[in-house]
Amino acid sequence: MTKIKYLFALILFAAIVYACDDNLNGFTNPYENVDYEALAISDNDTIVTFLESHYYNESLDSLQLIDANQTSLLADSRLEIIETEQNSINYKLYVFVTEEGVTTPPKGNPTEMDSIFVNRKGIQLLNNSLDTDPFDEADETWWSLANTFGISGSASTPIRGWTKGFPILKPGENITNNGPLTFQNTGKGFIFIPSGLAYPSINYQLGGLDNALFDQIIVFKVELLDFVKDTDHDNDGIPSIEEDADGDGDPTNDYSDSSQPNLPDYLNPNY
Ligand SMILES: [Ca+2]
Ligand SMILES: [Ca+2]
Ligand SMILES: [Ca+2]
Repeated sequence: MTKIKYLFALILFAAIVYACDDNLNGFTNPYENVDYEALAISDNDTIVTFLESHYYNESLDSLQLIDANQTSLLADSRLEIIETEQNSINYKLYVFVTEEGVTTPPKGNPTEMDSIFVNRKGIQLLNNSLDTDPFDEADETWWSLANTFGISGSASTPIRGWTKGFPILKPGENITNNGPLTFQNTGKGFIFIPSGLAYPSINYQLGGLDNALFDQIIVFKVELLDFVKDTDHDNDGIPSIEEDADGDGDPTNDYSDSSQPNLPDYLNPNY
């Protein structure tokens, strides 16, 4: 009798496993047919259309539809355009700087390897206007522009558009004096991010969580409060930006430790 019970349990187990397996096979990737190159082109067209038809209203500190002879964002000298490659596709990122950060003495700009302290508001770009409801808003958070691969205790890594965009801004000055954190003369602006540098569905995992922001163009209104100059992630005395063993200017592709082939040098205190 015990044997039969066991056999029955085994069959049941096998049936469940089979059913699950069938389920797994039943998963389809809703993004498998996305043409990311075409999307990069149409995203850029959409962003440029917005930049051509809107201007920065100083008194409202907001982006408004041109209704007179205002200078468009695209024609405004405060607009910076950054070209970058991601997943073998060329992208343009647009950063409109509304306030130049000022510090005494000057601290300069963060690099793509530094950690930053920011205020942010994330907004979707829909139908040539900015959504009235931000999808994300938070003040005074730390981020590591360099990928920390989720190592515990380290600041989170933002989307690529941030890593490429924030180095355009300069920080402000920390004037905290026995009270809450206070900054003045901070760097401020808007970062226009094509979907491929935001939340590309190319990162979707079969059976994983969907994301309403997949393949969407987003705009972040940001304020750079401060950053850690020469951020040294692994505390080995060498700033992460200088952990570039092959000297190609990119510290993210150097893996000198053969015993830890997946650990970049900037996260490896022994190399
Ligand atoms: Ca280091
Ligand atoms: Ca390198
Ligand atoms: Ca190191």
